[in-house]
Amino acid sequence: MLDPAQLRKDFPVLDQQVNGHPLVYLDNAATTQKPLTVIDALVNYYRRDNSNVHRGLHELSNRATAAYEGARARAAHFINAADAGEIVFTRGTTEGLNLVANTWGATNLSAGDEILLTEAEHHSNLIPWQLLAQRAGARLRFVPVLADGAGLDLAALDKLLAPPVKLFAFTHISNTLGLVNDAKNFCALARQRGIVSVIDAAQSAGHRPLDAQDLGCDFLAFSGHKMAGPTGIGVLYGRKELLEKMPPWQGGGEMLDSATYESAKYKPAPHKFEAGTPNIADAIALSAAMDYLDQAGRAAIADHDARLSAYAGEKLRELKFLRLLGPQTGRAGLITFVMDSVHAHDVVEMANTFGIALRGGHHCNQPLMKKLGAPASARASFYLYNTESEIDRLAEVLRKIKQYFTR
Ligand code: 7TS
Repeated sequence: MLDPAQLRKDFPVLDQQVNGHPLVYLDNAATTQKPLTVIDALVNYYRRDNSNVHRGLHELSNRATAAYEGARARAAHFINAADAGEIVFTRGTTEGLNLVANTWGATNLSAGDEILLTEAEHHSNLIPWQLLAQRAGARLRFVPVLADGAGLDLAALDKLLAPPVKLFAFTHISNTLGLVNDAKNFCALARQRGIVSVIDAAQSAGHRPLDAQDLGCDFLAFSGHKMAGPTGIGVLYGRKELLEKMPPWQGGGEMLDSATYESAKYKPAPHKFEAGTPNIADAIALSAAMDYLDQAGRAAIADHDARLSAYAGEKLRELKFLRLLGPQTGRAGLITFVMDSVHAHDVVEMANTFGIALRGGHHCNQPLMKKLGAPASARASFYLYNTESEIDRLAEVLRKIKQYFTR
């Protein structure tokens, strides 16, 4: 079991008052806080080693290159990729998904083909496919979400996952519903039917063990900043066989072996997908975040999430003026709710006056929220440093907010 009281000490930002109250940070699905080891990795790199990679023959450049490529190997180990060459550094989940849409999509999708998504996708795993479908003349299909976001319609998934679908992209954990999809099963079904699978692991990578080979996915994308790492860095995992056949997306320095005025010979993956000077410092700090999470224990983090989520479910169900969205049980570490006749933005703004950080709005899931008949909702999302007493505090403050608005 995790000891959140102990772990909190590693996160300097948590130790502060906000609006005269101790900060209760429950906006971890948007971005998590960073431990000192990650902050130090960033600072130490800039203090001692800063240099460009892959080009210098001097000491600092060699150090920077070793640390950057070391971070790639660390990421491969973190998700049990078969090879470090299957790890492409990106700006984050959004860029990883756009990369697949623009490279795999450009060469594998044509008019009449279909892309299967679920109705619970973040805009990051919707808009890149809309753009691709418009370019290719392809069509998007959606696995329906059940009433109140309790789950996916798995019978419909089984029917829809068939030609002319060429690619199935789905979120591992929904950032709005807390729904955990059976990613291994989805990928196995897709592979049996000759369909490429893409996992949006933005909400899962930092919260549970991930094994790309065991999941059997073709692509998997995640963001550093949602897993105790810095902003501006993320990982796209792609199976080597697929990456090798994909054309580059952006062109520039670093991604080629030789060039003439007319053409270029590209480097093999992953470097052909990393044009220009990469985000060296943040990749190195991301590897420190991976060390931190592994030390805490990713299975223990998943248990802690599940415990807090179940506890929050109990506490918030007692508040009869709330409507909870998402599955009743088995939710990931977040809970989303609508307060009777109080707009989510008012809930979030008032919670802030008590030092509580929530997220309110559509959570970049506009079509889903519309379908659920709740254009806006409030969300509390947890991480390894959150405690039951913070959830008690949340429940107490939600009562106060409701009272204030019913005066
Ligand atoms: N996919 C999911 C499931 C997400 O939750 C998010 C961000 C993204 C993709 C995009 O990640 P990015 O790092 O590329 O921006 N989700 C949220 C959220 O729930 N609140 O703020 C950002």
